[in-house]
Amino acid sequence: MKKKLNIAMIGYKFMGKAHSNAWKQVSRFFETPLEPVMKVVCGRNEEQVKEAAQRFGWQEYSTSWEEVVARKDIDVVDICTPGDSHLPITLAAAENKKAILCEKPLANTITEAEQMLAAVKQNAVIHMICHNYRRVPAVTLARQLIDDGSLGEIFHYRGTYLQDWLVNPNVPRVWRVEKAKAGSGALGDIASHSVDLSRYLVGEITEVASLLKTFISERPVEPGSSTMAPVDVDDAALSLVKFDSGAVGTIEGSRFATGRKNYNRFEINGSRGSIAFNLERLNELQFYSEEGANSGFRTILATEPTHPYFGGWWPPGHIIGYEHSFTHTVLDLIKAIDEQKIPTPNFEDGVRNQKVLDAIERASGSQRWEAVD
Ligand code: SOE
Repeated sequence: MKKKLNIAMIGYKFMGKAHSNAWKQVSRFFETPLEPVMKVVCGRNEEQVKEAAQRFGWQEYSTSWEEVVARKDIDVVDICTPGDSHLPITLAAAENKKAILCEKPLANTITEAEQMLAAVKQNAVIHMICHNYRRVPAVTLARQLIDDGSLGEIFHYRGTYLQDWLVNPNVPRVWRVEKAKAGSGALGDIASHSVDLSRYLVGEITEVASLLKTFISERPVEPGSSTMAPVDVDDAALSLVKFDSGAVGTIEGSRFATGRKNYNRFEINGSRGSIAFNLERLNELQFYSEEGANSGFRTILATEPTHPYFGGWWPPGHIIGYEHSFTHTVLDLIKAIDEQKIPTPNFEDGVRNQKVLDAIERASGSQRWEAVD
């Protein structure tokens, strides 16, 4: 009988839904050394969290994360709340010796992120940040191609994460456009993913120059309300970046890119070849190699059993989706817990990512190159 791993999830909206699906599916499709049990989901609104528990398959529900993270029967705390509560939940969960999975960005400031890292280290608990896109098979394959030298020396990382759900001025001031809750706008919400991917695929960022822009400066407090509230976060974040390897690049996040829905794209150019990935076509990796005649970009369909994670799903060509990247993330967390190892990306990566976000914010204010701490 497999040892059980009792999960408590804090938060139940969009990320809670994606993580619930992952916890439910992971041991149905992959050999897991431990059996995750969806024990309890937490939220402030009792009626809504009760409905979410029933809908997503959690055994219990609670309106007190403080009580849940202290329960002796809980092994893992999965934080799916806005960034303003990541620190207090982490401090309590670490003190209660729980393994922690936390949604990105790790926190709303460097100080909070460093306090979270210190807490998990002091309490010697396993910690992971949910940058799920590293575990899209085509992205993991991209890392393998870079590691095996297929691209040669890397010159460029070009990352763009584009959405358009805020172009409409009638979209109310939801938490993702409130600095106190989200820490920043497109920068922390979506450019943070491209920052993490650039660190996963190319290396550490040492300096940035940037421009943060807010296009709509106030929004209705509620849908249809005539009461307006100021927007205090960026709608678009554009940056030039230098890597420790000597590579250079650009990272852009915007929620005003009309027509782009979840266009998380990167292109990497090296001395021997290039790769390009677009989340909206996430089973495909564009690959260009200088080797051989008649070269040109070709499409690798990353759906072979030999491609990362795909063996757990379907025969070749039976493509997978956005939600599978979360399943792969919790799979590797379960394996890490079983082996008592710290998976990647973890809170160290969360702090490094936060320092890049902070440098981008500083550079936009100073209009000068800023070093990443
Ligand atoms: C923003 O709309 C968002 O939900 C991000 O917060 C997620 O991290 C990203 O995966 C999808 O888009």
